[in-house]
Amino acid sequence: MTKDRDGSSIPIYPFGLKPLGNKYFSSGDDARNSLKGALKILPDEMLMQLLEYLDQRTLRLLGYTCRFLFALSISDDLWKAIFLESTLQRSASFEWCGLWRSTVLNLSPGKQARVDCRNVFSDVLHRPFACSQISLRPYKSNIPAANRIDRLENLSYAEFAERWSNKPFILTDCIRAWPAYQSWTIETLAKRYSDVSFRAEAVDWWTFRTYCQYMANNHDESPLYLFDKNFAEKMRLQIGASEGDGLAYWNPQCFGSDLFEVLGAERPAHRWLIIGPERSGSTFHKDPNATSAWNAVIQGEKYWIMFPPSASVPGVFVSEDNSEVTSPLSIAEWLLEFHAEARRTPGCREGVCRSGEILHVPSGWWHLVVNLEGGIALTQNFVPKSHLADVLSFLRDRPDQVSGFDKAVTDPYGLFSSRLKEEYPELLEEGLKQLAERQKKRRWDMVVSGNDAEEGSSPKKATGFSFGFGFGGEDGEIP
Ligand SMILES: O=C(O)CCC(=O)C(=O)O
Ligand SMILES: [Fe+2]
Repeated sequence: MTKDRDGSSIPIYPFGLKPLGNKYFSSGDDARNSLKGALKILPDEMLMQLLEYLDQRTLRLLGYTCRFLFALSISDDLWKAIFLESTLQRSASFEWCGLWRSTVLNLSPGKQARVDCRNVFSDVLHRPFACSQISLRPYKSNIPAANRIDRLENLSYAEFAERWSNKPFILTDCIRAWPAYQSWTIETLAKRYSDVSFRAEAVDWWTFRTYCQYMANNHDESPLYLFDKNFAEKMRLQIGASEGDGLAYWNPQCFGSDLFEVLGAERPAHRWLIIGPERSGSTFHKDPNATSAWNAVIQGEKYWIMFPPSASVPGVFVSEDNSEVTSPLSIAEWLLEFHAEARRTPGCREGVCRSGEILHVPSGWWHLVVNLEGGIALTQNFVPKSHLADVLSFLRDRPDQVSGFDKAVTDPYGLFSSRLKEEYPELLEEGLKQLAERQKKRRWDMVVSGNDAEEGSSPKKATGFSFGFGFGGEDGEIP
């Protein structure tokens, strides 16, 4: 039994199973003892891996053989994978039933098998459940003064260019005139776009109606996050660089011009609609191609924790050449395991961005974001003049890490620099000069330190790193 949000006691998945440590305080029997033969000697992790090979019928039947295997067999991660592999779900209209298993098997809550699992002790099974229940409140409160992301009511472009382009900040009063801010809530969007399909990570065929059902009732440790770059076309929105009639929203003026606009239709994906329930969010990453970004909260609130480009972020491991990042943990696990250490790490910045506010992500900054409430956000990536050299350097020196361009664009650096040469030759010249100076300085530093390492070979120099989220390739990339 557990407490529901409204305080009532309800029996919920996973039917009373407990962390492994509880076994040593329990005088009753241990459900694992009924396993036979080889199954008995395999650790839970391995049993789970074996179960990943089973189809839904076999998995379900295996679950009926004993209490311990039942507990393993209802692990919803297994059923999420089964759901995602099943082509049936793509075409058929199905009902989201609160759990992946119930959805695959089309079980209403009353029809789910209930098996008392109070004598099942397993960290492998309990951990995702515990992570799906953590309270996010402690993270948003008690932010040390030194870590707090600055909050500004408004900002001019001159101030941004002079003092703020390298710092995260929250603008508290710059999107309130947007029709999108004034009229969008989950409910109003659900009315207008219920039959429209948006991409939510690996799922791009659910209608918004289904996603709303999922949002309102899921128990996932890392809830599916709606992150769609084609929302403007799907919702038939007009979006402008500056304020105008008939626009859903326009760019905040303080960031100045966006130099990727010279790429026109060939610019990489740059804007996303983001919708998700409480606990959904983005694990640590840097935004693509050394771009900067703004993220506007239309509904809900988000907790942000950020680090400067050269920081080593606790729990985040970057490969030698910066091309790969491993953050093996879910957001909840990272918060439980590493947040306290991260908070003490120099350079750490934290803040809560509320509805009606916008947060600036400077080029190259690491960030993890978690939704404290279900809600809606809009984000756009851009290239301000002050980071042109970073973007040129990324496109030129890390071509294998460049992302978001159409395949037809074979030389993003060549394209960008030639377009800049046509439209803003003096900016290109200035950007290239800065690059040459940086290169000279790096060589000098290497000579004096006796270190002949290449640029970026230390995770501390992971200035240009960005990554996609691994679902659906470029299409599924999160900024
Ligand atoms: O709202 C979020 O989950 C954060 C998205 C993100 O990473 C960004 O806007 O750069
Ligand atoms: Fe991002």
